[in-house]
Amino acid sequence: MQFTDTLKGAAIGEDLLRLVFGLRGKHVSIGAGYEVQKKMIIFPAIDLKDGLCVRLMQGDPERVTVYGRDPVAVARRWQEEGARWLHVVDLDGAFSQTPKNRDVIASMVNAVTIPVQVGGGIRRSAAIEDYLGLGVERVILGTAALRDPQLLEEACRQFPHRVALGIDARDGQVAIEGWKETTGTDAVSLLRSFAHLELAAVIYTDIHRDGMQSGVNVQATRILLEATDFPVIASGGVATLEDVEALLPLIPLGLLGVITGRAIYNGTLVLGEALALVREHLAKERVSPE
Ligand code: AMZ
Repeated sequence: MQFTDTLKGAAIGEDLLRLVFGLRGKHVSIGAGYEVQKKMIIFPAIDLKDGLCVRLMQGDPERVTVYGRDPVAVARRWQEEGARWLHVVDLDGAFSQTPKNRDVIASMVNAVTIPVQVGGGIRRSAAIEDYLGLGVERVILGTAALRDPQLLEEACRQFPHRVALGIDARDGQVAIEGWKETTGTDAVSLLRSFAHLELAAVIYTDIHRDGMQSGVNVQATRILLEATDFPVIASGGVATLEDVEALLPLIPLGLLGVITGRAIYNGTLVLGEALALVREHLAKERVSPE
């Protein structure tokens, strides 16, 4: 996997591995090698609507808060505060099927040196190629993954580990089209149908919690992690440092990161403190089996 460090542990007893690394299920495979996740990325979210940096509540465009009029400056701010990645969503694109904030996203990508992942309205191969061509590191496909799975498959073939699957769930059911439509497909089934792809990650958003600062859905994230070998990025509900802390035990299961929006704009979570918490946790966990 691209974002994990692999430790080979064929000679070590499984019980010992579980004890040392807290490993479970799929990550313990004696003889076949195993992987221990050693990264946890805090992704500041920059959601774009009409060229502005906003946050919605539960994805509802009627409940919008503007946090910045200059998304390029916001992107620079998070980089200066230590972010290692940015998560950018073109909300107008997600609502209207095609990218709508492409030029501002191009300016943001040019303004920072850290990688940027982008979602919202990416429903055609031309949009995927355009974003990756202008320097976006990773594109996120949500609606298209459900409506046009072939597009996702082809994109993963053409751009291995540059495409993430966005699963936005309302009570476990996948929502699409800017979350206006809840499908009858459950998140785990959708994920399983793409198990063969070379995805960069799965981004799992709990819609009820998104923009609400009501706490992360640790349990649902855990269930998803147990159902997949893909790295998972959790999203929705982060309010304070305690939410980041609550996710740390999921790192050995494959949690790659967490997206935070309203909390860092409101200041209930200080990005630098979240980054330091994760850094210290990973430093403590870095136990060599030798
Ligand atoms: O807030 C919303 N209503 C919303 C949102 N944040 N709707 C979609 N999205 C995000 C998804 C994913 O990153 O979390 O847009 C992306 C998916 O867009 P699309 O166009 O591929 O379904």
